[in-house]
Amino acid sequence: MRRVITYGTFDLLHYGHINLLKRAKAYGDYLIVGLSTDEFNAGKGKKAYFSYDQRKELLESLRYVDLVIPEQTWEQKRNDILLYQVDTFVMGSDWAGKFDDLSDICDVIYLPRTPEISSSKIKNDLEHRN
Ligand code: C2G
Repeated sequence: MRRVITYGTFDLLHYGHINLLKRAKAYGDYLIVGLSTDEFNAGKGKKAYFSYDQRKELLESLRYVDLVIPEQTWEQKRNDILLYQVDTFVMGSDWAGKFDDLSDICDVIYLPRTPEISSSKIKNDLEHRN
């Protein structure tokens, strides 16, 4: 059983997120998502539209996602990878290089972001549509 992990806020779930999760799952048989809590988001300067529980329910409904765990700190990744015996850590390319320190305990993969879509773009477009 090859296990994969990724982390994020996944607010206003959109096809860019789905595309990331689909490709991440392809690296193994079991995909864990570390989902940013509302408190952790505040630390990222983000306020998600959907609550943690709402975002968790959406992710758990996806065929690519096997387990959702809370992401509460930047530092938890190493412990998560060891605890869940993760083989591959995957993030979008906007994070390229940021988590290379984990490469002593797992494969670290950065996948190209899906262009033209983001939760903030959705919010912005909805606010400014006439
Ligand atoms: N993503 C993507 N393409 C997009 C938008 C997002 O591939 N058009 C990817 C991001 O690169 C990330 C994942 O989808 O890997 C989740 O994106 P966010 O919810 O924006 O996550 P972020 O705020 O980057 O938080 O500890 C890591 C952080 O929690 C990541």
